[in-house]
Amino acid sequence: MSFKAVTARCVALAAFLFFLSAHQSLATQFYNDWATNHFSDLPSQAGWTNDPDRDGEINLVEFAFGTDPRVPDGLGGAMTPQFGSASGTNGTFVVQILERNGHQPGVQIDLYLSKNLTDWIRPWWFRMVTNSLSGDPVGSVRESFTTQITGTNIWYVRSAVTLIEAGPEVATYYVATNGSDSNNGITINTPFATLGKAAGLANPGNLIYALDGYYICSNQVTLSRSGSPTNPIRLRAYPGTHPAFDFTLESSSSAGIRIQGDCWQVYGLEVIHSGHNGILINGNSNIVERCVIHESGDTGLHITSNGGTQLGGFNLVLNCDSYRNFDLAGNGGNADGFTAKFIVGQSNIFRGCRSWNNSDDGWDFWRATNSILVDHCMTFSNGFNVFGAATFAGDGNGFKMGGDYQPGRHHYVDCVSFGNRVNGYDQNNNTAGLVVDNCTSFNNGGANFAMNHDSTNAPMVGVHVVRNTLSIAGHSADAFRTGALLTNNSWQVVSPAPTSAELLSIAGAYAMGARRDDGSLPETPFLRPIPGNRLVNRGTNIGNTFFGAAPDLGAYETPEW
Ligand SMILES: [Ca+2]
Ligand SMILES: [Ca+2]
Ligand SMILES: [Ca+2]
Ligand SMILES: [Ca+2]
Repeated sequence: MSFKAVTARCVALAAFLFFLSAHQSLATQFYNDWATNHFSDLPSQAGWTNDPDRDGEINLVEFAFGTDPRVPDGLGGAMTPQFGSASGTNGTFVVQILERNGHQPGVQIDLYLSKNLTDWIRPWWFRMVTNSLSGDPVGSVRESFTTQITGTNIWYVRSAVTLIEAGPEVATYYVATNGSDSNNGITINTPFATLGKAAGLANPGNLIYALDGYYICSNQVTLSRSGSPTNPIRLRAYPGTHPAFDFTLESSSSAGIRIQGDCWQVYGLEVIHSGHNGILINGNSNIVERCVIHESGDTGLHITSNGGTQLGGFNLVLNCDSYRNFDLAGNGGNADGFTAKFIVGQSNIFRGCRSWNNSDDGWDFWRATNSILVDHCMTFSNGFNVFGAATFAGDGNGFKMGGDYQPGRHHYVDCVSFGNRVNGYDQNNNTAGLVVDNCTSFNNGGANFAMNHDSTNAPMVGVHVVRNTLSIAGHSADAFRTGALLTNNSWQVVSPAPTSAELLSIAGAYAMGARRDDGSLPETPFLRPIPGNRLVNRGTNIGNTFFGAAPDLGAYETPEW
């Protein structure tokens, strides 16, 4: 293949390959099934890392694009430039992808750009299914990848494929809507009926699969046994499926899933209509990933100590969504999207999570004194009475950062808060200094940043550190405590104050878009600075990666060649 530069067109090069799965060494079942079904005459080099046709694309990449692993045509026709800017500070670049066998499970296709074949960047990509063309194979899918970056008249594109989930493994226990707790639970044809049955038997290193379906649950699922750091107990949606657990029938004091043990990894479950919390974590060192929690009778996901013996620390809540949670008894004044409240252990992390349309707040760390990290999270549209409540007591803050004159030095980085009924980021009488780095706050009904609470009931024990943040269109003035260390924030380095016109998009619907294959937040133009404008490269280096001369203001970094 020639790599000669062509004006305003891309040249497709061989794909990169990335691995995300911790279990990549296991058979890649998704790929093997595809190869068996399509290519009975596949040569002996049939493994997913082989390249029998020597076209530079290993079999797993051929799987992701649906190209033929026996025919050496590379990704010809699978990756097509649609549009690229010839010049200017803000160019739109579009690449179309043809996936001949549809969108394959377990892999994520991504694109890198270069204008010199030496420096490759991965910009953000807004990914959307688009119209098929006549002549496309039956079952194929076309997707457009769109980004905005400064213009150039020569550009190259290269694909990358990430292995996220290899396919089903042999599990220890299976649970299905048509199962029975009288079954032995150890095969896919003899599943249990309830998660609780499997959880009560699980030992370190075990894997429990929840098969697809809608489960009506009468009782809280309690995960009281424990894994170990090197042998966690995994409770996962069967690969490629989205099992949902509806707790409508349980009492109003029960959680949907209560994690009392340690070292659980819960992945891919939907938790609906729980009596109280959707997911309640009391234990330590648990990971809750890609779970969707909604319409709980109190907060969606709650971390707290269980009477002092279990502190609820070292937990990671990763790429979860929590919405429309509402406490009827409290007129909506208690149900948040995510909370860590009262006594909470150390080193809890929320990463890649979204919280919206909850009756009270998006996040709430009331009385939590151990520092919590909130990384790449979004909170919006909280505190509105979308529940038809006759009396409504929801507070409506995006991030409520503490409370009750207790010190908790929480850290928010690359987070976004917009369109909440009251404040975007609210100190709420936290007596510690809070750290807010590269966060965006937009169009909140009160202040975007309300961090000026002076303690009257207890002395402050620290000062706020606020760096590289972007505040646009708040309805009340931002305020910070006297002595706060404010560095390179939009109100300090941009005058007059930035407006919505300096952003690529203010369409909030983007925030509810589908997640990427790896579970991370969707990439969209929403609240991103227009390339080349005065919000770009105006931050100070705080040790995180960035494009160009300096970090940008807010949660999104503008890609630069
Ligand atoms: Ca090949
Ligand atoms: Ca091929
Ligand atoms: Ca609250
Ligand atoms: Ca930058």
